[in-house]
Amino acid sequence: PTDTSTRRGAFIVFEGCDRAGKSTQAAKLVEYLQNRHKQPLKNDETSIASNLKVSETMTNNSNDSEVARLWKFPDRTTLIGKMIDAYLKKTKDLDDHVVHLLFSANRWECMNVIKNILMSGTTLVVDRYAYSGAAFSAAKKDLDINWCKSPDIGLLTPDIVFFMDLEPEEAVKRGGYGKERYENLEFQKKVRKVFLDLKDSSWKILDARQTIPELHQQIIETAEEVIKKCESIPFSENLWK
Ligand code: FDM
Ligand code: MG
Repeated sequence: PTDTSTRRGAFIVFEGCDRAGKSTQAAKLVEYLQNRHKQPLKNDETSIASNLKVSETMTNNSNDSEVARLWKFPDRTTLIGKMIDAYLKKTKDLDDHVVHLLFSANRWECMNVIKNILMSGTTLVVDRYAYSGAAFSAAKKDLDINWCKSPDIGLLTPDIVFFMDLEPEEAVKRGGYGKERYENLEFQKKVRKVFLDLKDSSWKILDARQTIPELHQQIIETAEEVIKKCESIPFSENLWK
């Protein structure tokens, strides 16, 4: 059996266009992983207690024993993240190249923390990553896909990418888009095209038209396999190398 002290967590990424259900499924996966090793629930009280544990660990930076943790890119809490936030909320305009590099820098500035989380044995579930970075920028007219990928080369490689695939025409029916930049049908259609060209061997494409429980079931089955498999293999910093 593997020495538990050397087991690392898995690096699990969710990608897709807006309103495909990434955030819902990422949160449900984290909740599932956190409850997995607990005693079977006896009554509602234990269930409430474990739900409290979820929100507790999501805000706690240094809990070595946590099984899984949720992360999100862009991380709008950092200095770079605040510039990205202003750009997305359209209170600030930035050159397309500049904002692309900020999104990438926002990932690089998190790499050490993320590596430490994984090495402590915690599985990290990440809502958007470098694939969003390349897809949203390359969907703009003047940015070349290879140029878009280059600043993210060498980032931590995901152990799996769940690509939640939904036609933007379907996505928009889910209560419409918000007011942030990029939240419009024509642009999302271009983004989906670029996304599908970025598919690599780490991807599992999910049909996001399915129900929340159906998708969750497929995700936990694959995630369990991936978590098991990567316990014994080190993570690599080889993205797009
Ligand atoms: N986005 C996200 C990018 O353009 N580049 C990136 O590198 C990342 C991570 O930012 F429209 C876009 C995708 C989306 C917006 O994302 C904010 P959320 O998930 O809606 O907060
Ligand atoms: Mg959004």
